Amino acid sequence: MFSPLLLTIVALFLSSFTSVRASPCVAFDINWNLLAFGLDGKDWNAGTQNTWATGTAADITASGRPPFDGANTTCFLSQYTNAVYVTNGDKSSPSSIHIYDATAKSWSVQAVTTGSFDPASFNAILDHDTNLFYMGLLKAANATALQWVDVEQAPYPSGYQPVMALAQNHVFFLNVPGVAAGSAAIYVIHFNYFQPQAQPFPASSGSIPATHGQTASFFQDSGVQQAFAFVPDDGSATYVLNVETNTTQILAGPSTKDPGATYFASTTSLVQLDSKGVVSYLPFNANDTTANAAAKWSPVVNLANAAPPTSGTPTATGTGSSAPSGTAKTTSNSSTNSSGSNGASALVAPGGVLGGFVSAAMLACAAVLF
Ligand SMILES: *[C@@H]1O[C@H](CO)[C@@H](O)[C@H](O)[C@H]1NC(C)=O
Ligand SMILES: *[C@@H]1O[C@H](CO)[C@@H](O)[C@H](O)[C@H]1NC(C)=O
Ligand SMILES: *[C@@H]1O[C@H](CO)[C@@H](O)[C@H](O)[C@H]1NC(C)=O
Ligand SMILES: *[C@@H]1O[C@H](CO)[C@@H](O)[C@H](O)[C@H]1NC(C)=O
Ligand SMILES: *[C@@H]1O[C@H](CO)[C@@H](O)[C@H](O)[C@H]1NC(C)=O
Ligand SMILES: CC(=O)N[C@H]1CO[C@H](CO)[C@@H](O)[C@@H]1O
Repeated sequence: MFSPLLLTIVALFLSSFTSVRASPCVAFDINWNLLAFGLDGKDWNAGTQNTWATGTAADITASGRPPFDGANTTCFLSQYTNAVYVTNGDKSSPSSIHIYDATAKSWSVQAVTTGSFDPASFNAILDHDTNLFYMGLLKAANATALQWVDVEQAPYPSGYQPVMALAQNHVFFLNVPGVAAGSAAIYVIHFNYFQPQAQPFPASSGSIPATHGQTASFFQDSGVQQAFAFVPDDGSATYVLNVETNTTQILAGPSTKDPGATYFASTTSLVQLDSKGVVSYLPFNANDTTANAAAKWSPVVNLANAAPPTSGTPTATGTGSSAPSGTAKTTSNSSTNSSGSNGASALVAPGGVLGGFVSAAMLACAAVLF
């Protein structure tokens, strides 16, 4: 049978997130083709890193796609299924998760029951579990709705705007009030456990600043991510935190300093999508710090040729007071029999996951998906 912990999204809910970033997102498929969704109204496959410097990305716009008109649209790669999950891709249905099957090049939409969870205002992590039985899961939407489930309130001060990254089945929180610069607070996903001590990530010189920014985890060809990039909002540098050695390497900051930019990483690059729709990348080698130190950002030319960023992407910023109110995760139980179910019951969180449940309805606590 399947493992009960098939796929996990951990989310930290923001009670009054007001920054609105329109729609496109970038992701990779499992062969490390760069995919750009909602760029100039279409979806594109820019191919692998060696092909980005010339030519024109392939148009992969297909029926069933979300309109990419939501705020804060985010894409996640499900490595075991070679699928991209899109949250907030459709403003008319913010709770839906659109699934792009990168093998079949087709779309489906997964209904989600949100309860008190506001799907338009959260920060989420898609967990990568080493469990091979994951493979059965959600390459396409299931007719049965999934449900977000409150799990536990995050122990961080109100007003903290989460900066979350995934590696080694842990969520790393940066810029947590009260945590020293250069250290991360840690949530151990599969144990639903907030590690009481922060973990230092020293760099050979300098240190990760305590400031807001964006993150992206570097994938491995197989297995869990072991490093992630952090780019502070001022774009002054790229910090790569290795969670095996607990050290940080400081690399070049992106050429475009844009607090509205988002990032996605493959095994060998960190990609930036800025608020005007321009896509750039920094090559990365997990085994070669010398090469990384010399690496420079370059544009993804074939995407710029396919979807010229002239029209720009509307961006409205304005950071309201945002208070995290909880983390949560959901588990999908692929052995659950949905035949007689009315939706929500198809998603079962094991008792251990719900052990720390805090209802916190007034905080609209975060949730779990699947
Ligand atoms: C790295 O940090 C984690 C989390 O605090 C800790 O469990 C682990 O022992 C550390 N590893 C090393 C090599 O310091
Ligand atoms: C890094 O080293 C590991 C272990 O030797 C290897 O599997 C992997 O392919 C290497 N990665 C790169 C980018 O060279
Ligand atoms: C939906 O979920 C049920 C129960 O896990 C499973 O038997 C069925 O195959 C799934 N359908 C699809 C289309 O994945
Ligand atoms: C998963 O679903 C099966 C079938 O409904 C059930 O027997 C099993 O207890 C469930 N596992 C968990 C962890 O809920
Ligand atoms: C699911 O439920 C249907 C209808 O009750 C039943 O016929 C089928 O055997 C069940 N399948 C599993 C895997 O439990
Ligand atoms: C893709 C994207 O813009 N995500 C943002 C959603 O909102 C949170 C909270 O500010 C940001 O941290 C995310 O980067």
